[in-house]
Amino acid sequence: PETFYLKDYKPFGFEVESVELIFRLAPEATRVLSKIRFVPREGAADPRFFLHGEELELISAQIDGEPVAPRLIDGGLECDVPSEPFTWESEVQINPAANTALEGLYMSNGMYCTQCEAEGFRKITFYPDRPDVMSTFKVRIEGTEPVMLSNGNPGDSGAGFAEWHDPWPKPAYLFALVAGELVNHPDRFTTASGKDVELNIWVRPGDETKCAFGMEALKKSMTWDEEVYGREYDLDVFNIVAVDDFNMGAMENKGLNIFNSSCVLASPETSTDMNFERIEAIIAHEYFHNWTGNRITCRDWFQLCLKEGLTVYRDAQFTADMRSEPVKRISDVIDLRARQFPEDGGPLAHPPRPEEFQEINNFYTATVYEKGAEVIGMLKRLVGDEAYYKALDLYFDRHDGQACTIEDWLEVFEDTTGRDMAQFKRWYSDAGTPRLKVAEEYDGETFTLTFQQSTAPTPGQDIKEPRVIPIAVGLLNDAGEEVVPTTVLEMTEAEQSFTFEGLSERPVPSILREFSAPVVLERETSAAERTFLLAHDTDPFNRWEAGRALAREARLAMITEGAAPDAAYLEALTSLVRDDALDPAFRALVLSPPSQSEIAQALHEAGTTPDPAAIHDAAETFSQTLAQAMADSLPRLYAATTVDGPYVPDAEGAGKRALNSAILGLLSRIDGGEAAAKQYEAADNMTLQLSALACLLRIEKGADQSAAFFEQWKDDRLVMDKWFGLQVSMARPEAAADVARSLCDHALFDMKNPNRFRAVMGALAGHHAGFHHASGAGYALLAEKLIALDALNPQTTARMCAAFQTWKRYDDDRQGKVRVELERILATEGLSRDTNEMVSRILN
Ligand code: B3K
Ligand code: ZN
Repeated sequence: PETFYLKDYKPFGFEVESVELIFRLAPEATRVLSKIRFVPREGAADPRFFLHGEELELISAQIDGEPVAPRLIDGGLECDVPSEPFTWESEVQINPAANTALEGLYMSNGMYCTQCEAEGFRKITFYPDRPDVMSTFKVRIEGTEPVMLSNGNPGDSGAGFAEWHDPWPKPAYLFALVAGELVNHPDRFTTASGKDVELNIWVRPGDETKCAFGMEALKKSMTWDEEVYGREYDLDVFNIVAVDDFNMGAMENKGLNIFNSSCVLASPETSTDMNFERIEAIIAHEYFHNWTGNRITCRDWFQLCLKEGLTVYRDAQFTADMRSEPVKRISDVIDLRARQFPEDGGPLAHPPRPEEFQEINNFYTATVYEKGAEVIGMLKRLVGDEAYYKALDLYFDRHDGQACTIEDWLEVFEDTTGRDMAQFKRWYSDAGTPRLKVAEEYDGETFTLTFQQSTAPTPGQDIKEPRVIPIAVGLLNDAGEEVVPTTVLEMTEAEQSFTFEGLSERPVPSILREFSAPVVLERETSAAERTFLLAHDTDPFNRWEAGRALAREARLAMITEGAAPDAAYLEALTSLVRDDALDPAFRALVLSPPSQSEIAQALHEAGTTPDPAAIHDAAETFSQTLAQAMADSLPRLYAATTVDGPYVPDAEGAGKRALNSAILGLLSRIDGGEAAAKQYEAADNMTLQLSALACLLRIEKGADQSAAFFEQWKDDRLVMDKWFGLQVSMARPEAAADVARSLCDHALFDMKNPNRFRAVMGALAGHHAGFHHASGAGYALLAEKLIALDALNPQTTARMCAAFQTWKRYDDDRQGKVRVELERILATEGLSRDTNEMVSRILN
């Protein structure tokens, strides 16, 4: 397969002045007529007229009304064209019903919908399908569907047709079309400058009762972007559509966002607190793309983090504002460490701005998204809030309507602050997570912190130069009072010291507050000091971090030395959980243990080969010991944290329920599931119902409730995804693969629905001891199902291959078994480019 390189970028040789499309819808034979006005660019570096096109049947083509015979070549067509502006017309036929890849125009439950990012538009018609080609679109949809939508503002409509006009120039990846039997949840919004906007969430009949929460989230997002970034909405209508079969969470098509129904439909009976929070965040994310992504887009796909990193950063700010800032930060860091750090430290490592790819869909990664957002957080911390918003204003001003690069982005910071961003740019060009070692010294007056940074080589990048690292530090005295408030140290060298003067006592440092940089901090310190920080740090993130380090160390000592769970830590945890002055959501986070995969990574970094079974046993022993240590207070704590009154999906209630459910988890280990069974019976919302069921299944007591749950919810696809997932994630390690296998044979299992496939196989991949079971059954099953899925849906297959990315952590026997499976996948005839690239990278 062809590899594409950033260094080869050349602009397209033509401008696209306007695009008109007609769709004649038919499930197996949709006709797409295009009329595109091209203007040759003077002195173009690449004057070739090449239009992308895949899986299209060309019916006819004309230039300025005269039939032409383009040369059909791999991936598109070429044609001889005039040197003056001209009009290209073509008619193609496509088959949406046969499109199981869910890219381009496809059908989901009898409804037409599209997904064009990154390169799906070329499956709809011949076009220069690249983000730097922007144009206005007029669309006419002809069909019998009662609702037919596209981007922009509505035009004429009548029996059998609907027209849409998008006045904002956009790249083809933001094109969207939806047609089907849909009902809407309508609302309105008035923008800051008084523009009235019609809002709709479109769903299948029956789901209209699950739209209110999403609609509120949308309006909050619109207000927030006006207030915080000064960005208003720019069309008369904003439509959101829920689709059941979707490869990812959602898509920011101009004026017509398309959502995986799991990321927009919400009701207390069917959605958990976590679902509500995620829905709010994703609605915000897609809405924020209207400015960071749509009005200003990417020049090429190597620049993907320009829109994704910034938009993730913005949605995190939004969630922090709507809910709790420290809780959001802690959750994001947990997620970053669970998903991005393994990527950065393994065979799939790539910079936030990659320099080569075979299949761009493989680069919608935690590195591009989440690390991309971390990089923006560092920028903001380095320049300060005021300069950050000034730079953003300049960015919007200068680049509105353009397709930009990371260089353009950094330049607005250089121009606003006068800073040289050359060294900072390494965060975009270099892969790998820096490790930051710190040593401290105190001479009776001056406290010195000496940092050393180093980054291990990553694929294709052997030498790593030092990066700019903002290190937020605070100093505490023995009483836990701040003697030096949070200060940002700007590290630029490989080794660098910072001094704090005039300290009459040796302070306790709190380093990398708020996780001010995505690095691994290596600090030798005592459990006593960590316990002190867990009790007293004035930075909530570092307070949690101290507890996390203690948990990790206790776990490692159990595994490598056979130690009993550390008593002082258990004690500290117990008193923290009981501290009613602390936010329940924060307490829940402190109480939730590090994942088994995180422990495996920690062992690996400490030079020990992780044994998944031993890690699993240590986790069980730890929780059991904690439950016993707290036994006397658990029933009272459970009662005290139970939320009374009707269910409200707000941050406060969610935090309380998270704590309550963590306590129920412990309580179930000592009361035989009595409290959980009662909670299950009484639950009037999915959060309580599901947490009770999970607690019961964990102690192997939930068979009846699980069967009842199935009966109650078997007609609700989204709730059934939860049921499928839970069966696997709560299975004993030796049974996980078998459970997953039999679920794949279940009448309600559907390979073609990514949510269902992910519910089962994603849960298996996430079941550390089950997936990595010594038998190799987990590896074999995942490989088998991925091979089957690849023939239908390469994108989702390739994404899920990442489950194998940590394989080199484990022993030779496991590595041997993984290798066999990876080679088996690679040897599959007709394997997609997507999966081929992923597996090849993982193997190397
Ligand atoms: N931009 C889309 C993701 C497209 C993924 C294509 N494989 C959703 C988002 O980031 O908002
Ligand atoms: Zn995005």
